[in-house]
Amino acid sequence: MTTKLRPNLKIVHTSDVHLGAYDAGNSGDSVHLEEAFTAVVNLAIAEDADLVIIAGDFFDNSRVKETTLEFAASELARLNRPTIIGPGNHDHVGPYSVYDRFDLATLAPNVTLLRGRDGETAVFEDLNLEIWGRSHTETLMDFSPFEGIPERGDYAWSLAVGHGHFIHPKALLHHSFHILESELAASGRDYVALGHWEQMTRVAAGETVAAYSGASEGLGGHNGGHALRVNLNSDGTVRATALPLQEGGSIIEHEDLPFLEGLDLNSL
Ligand SMILES: [Mn+2]
Repeated sequence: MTTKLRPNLKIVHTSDVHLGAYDAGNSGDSVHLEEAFTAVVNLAIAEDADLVIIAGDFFDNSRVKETTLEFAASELARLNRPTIIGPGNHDHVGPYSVYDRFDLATLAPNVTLLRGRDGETAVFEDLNLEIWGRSHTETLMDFSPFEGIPERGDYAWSLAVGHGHFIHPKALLHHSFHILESELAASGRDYVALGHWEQMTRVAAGETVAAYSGASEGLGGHNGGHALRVNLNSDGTVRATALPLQEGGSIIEHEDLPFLEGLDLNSL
């Protein structure tokens, strides 16, 4: 595949769903997390998205109930379109991974789970698109999602997915899983789907568009409440629009998304 003719594509990007976060208790709050993901699925279907990206922490932990696994598999299958999961620190793919507890490949064959310890590229020939991601494999605090990201391949659209903290002036430097503006800017990607933050935020990344979708439903009372629709346009432009997951929620256009500049660590 060498053609550079870019198809118009529509992507729905979510993260930090945290399914099963309350499974150990009896609070019933799990219902809200599940409803939020159902809203994401409904949105992706209504938008007729070409691809769905889940940028980590889809599950809250590896001990979630069987019924949570069943819910997740059934909703992922209901998407009925290419879906990629880049596991985060809560749903890593290392030993005792939640993803080893059920046969996702059979239950939801539309889903691609990034498992590579050193990162891997998934290719969607029909979309003329590749997406690279390095998954969390265990809770290594010095894990750097985009360190050493390979150059983009020859596909019309090249994306990346990662789960960690974008380092900006307001961030604490001891935060784990660092993501640098310089890494994103040098990635050469058209879009980088980020996860780990509950707040939907676009971040500085040079020519690349990079954004946190925010949580579908925030833990601890924070209400995420949006998913990002990312339009990859044939003229090369990329626009992220926040779409509400609840009735009455607001649509936030690309220019109005919360935006953060990165921090130049060399200048400190
Ligand atoms: Mn996380």
